[in-house]
Amino acid sequence: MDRTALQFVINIMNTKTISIGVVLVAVVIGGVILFSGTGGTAGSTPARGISVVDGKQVIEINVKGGYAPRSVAAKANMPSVIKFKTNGTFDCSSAVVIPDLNYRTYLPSTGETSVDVPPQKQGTVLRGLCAMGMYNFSVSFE
Ligand SMILES: [Cu+2]
Repeated sequence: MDRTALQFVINIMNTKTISIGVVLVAVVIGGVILFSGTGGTAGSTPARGISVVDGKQVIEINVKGGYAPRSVAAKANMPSVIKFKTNGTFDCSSAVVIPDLNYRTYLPSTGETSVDVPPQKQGTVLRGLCAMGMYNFSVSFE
């Protein structure tokens, strides 16, 4: 009896040790992912949705029932491209206006449309909206 009780306690302790171990591993992995995530925005790696192709910053915005992401942080002082991506988009968000660039267009219901954006000063916020002004997005240059 005593033996089985002891065995029982040992088993519980083992499971506890294992679960603590699992939690620790999860915390470490989570920390690494978080760290690389923040490193991405602070360091030389561009933020999510932004890539640099041939020295040009490409800012991707998905268009369907609005714009996603609705706000993006991009790098100032470098030639950029806003790439609108549509995929079965039949709502008014496909009629895009970027007033500061004097740009307006009708995006195809499915496809990619690129708009050249000259280098922007730090602190500039470029806003875009649908023709009706219902949906909007912004790109802040930092
Ligand atoms: Cu609209």
